[in-house]
Amino acid sequence: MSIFYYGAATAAFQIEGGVAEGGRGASIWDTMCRRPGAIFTGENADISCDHFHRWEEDIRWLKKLGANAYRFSISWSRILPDGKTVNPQGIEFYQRLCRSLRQNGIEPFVTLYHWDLPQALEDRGGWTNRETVSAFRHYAETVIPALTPDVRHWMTLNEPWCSAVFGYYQGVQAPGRKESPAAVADVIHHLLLAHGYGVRTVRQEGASDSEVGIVLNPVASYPATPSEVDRAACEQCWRDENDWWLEPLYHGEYPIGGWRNLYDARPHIEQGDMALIAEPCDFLGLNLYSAMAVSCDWGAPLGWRADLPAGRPSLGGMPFVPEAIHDTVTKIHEQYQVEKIYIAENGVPGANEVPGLDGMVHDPGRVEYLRLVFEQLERLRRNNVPLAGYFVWTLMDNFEWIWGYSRPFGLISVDFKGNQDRTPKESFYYYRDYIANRRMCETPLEATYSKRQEPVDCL
Ligand code: IFM
Repeated sequence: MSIFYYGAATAAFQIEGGVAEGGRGASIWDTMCRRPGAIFTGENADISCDHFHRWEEDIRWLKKLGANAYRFSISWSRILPDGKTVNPQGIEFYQRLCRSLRQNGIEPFVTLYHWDLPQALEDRGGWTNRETVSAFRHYAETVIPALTPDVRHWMTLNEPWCSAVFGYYQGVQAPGRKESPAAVADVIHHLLLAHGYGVRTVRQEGASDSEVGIVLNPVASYPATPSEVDRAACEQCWRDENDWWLEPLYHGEYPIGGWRNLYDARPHIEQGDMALIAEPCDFLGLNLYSAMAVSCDWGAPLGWRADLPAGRPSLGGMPFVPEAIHDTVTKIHEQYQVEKIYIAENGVPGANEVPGLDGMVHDPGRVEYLRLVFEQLERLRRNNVPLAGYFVWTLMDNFEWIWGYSRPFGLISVDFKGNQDRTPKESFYYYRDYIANRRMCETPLEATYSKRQEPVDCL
């Protein structure tokens, strides 16, 4: 039986802090944090969870959780502060982290790019400039061999949809630009090319048993009503939102006619580009949170409208649609014959999560959310869908981009205003027990015989 990974995920900019330490250069998010009004709370990530100094403690928390995997991202501007020159201190930081994870029996899942482009590269045009693809290649060729002794799982990009659409079209995330549809089509193409170079570099420079893939955030959708028109609208929404990424990655072609979301814009494509983008991967990572209810709306630009589903329990403004986990993973597996999928992020933002009189942080809403999600993991398992791992977003409360620290998703709360104490929430213990039970089921019976104290509900 192949191993199933149970882990938690984070991203460099959201947890590290130490922004001016260890030779790190500025990223587009450091700049964004200084733009008046860009972060709703006016906060920044200069210190955040101070993981740069407290990473050993954070590994201890992962151990207490019983996680056998940890997904985190590398800060590109720690490795290449000006986008060109290698910073050995940055490399050493991640080498120590990966080595220690391994020594603690926790598999590192390394994301190369989770939204924090070095500002020096943005100053030369950022992702609208094809030269950023070469800069990414240089970054990948630097960091992959340096971490290869301890890393077997590589994730090239996290949610490139957000980098392109929020970052360069709507301008609500870094670098906060509102570019033309044609320029955004180029941004998407350049991100996908960078992914292709990431895959090739793992093949050339990584260990022979390495795995590599990309992490997408497909828009999970349901027809708002069972009517024929809403069902058709929902299918159209799926194609409009998701084909633009999945088709080039799995079929080596952009959807005919360009991206409808971008007024049919198409990128500049050079010879060999599509083969590079479609370089075969070992897995697909999916970030799955909630789902949209889609209805037919001829007045809307694309003929459909997506709303938050009504009548569902919700937390922090996010409705629970747990079956979307099962349905989205299954749909992508069937449509693209993806033979290995990781849920690379899944979680829910809390509200008013502070330690109670008993010293515990009670987050019953998140516990209930996880309970419903774990049922869907069991459904996937029963249906033999090749899910190979699950990562909660996120290990600890952290800098939630434009929301600052006001949308906590963590299993552990962090005392940002005090001395950075970490306090596990109820959901931390709930997930810990789930992992312990599941891993008991996945271990050969003879190895667990003496440890089994009570029956476990194994599938
Ligand atoms: O915090 C983010 C993460 O960086 C990317 N995926 C969604 C999370 C929650 O909003």
